[in-house]
Amino acid sequence: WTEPLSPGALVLRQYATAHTDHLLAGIHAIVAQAPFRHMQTPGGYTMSVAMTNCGTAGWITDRKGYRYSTTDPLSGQAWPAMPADFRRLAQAAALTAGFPAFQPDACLINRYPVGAKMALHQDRDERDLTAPIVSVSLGVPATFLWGGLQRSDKAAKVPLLHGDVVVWGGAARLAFHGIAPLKAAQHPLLGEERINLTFRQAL
Ligand code: MD5
Ligand code: FE
Repeated sequence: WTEPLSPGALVLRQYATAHTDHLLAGIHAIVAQAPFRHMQTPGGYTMSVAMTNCGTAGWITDRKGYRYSTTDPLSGQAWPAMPADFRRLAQAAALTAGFPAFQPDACLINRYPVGAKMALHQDRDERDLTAPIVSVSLGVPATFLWGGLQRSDKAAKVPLLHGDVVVWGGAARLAFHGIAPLKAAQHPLLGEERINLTFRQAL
């Protein structure tokens, strides 16, 4: 079932549920080539969320800033390819939300250990901000913080569960958002972790 969050943001509850085992197998193969790592922010903090990427481009951050890179800075090699069925799932979700032209070339994979969080931010490193972002939540539940177009706007709390997919586009694309510190919980497939995939048209 679908749940509009705000104009441009649509929650597709349990949209990926039938595919989660397969997504996790794909993630394990990607991580064997490009391991999860805790990146540095430009301000010198180490992120509590561990990240890797698949696709033509991957999102990275270091002391030099936030950006997309076609190579993994750890290996100097291209990121692992985006599996065709990952891409199809993201495109099908985008189509359902009214974005038939979505061509994701980057998939950021975020791993949250217990206590990890993501502070309120905007996603604005992508070239074409008319393209949506599709996110897939796996593992233990998280509280998504959904703010407005100003950092100071009060954030609503939205639970995101294993198998939930959200499409963020249109007026929602530049909203401030984040993830509250992950509470301890157990998931049968992922133990104490949460993994989030975000599909982007970056280049
Ligand atoms: C996560 N990831 O669960 C969160 C939220 C990120 C990020 O925010 O940038 O990796 S997934 C929901 C999301 C992703 C991208 C954009 C928007 C929401 N949005 O424009 O609201 O790991
Ligand atoms: Fe984000």
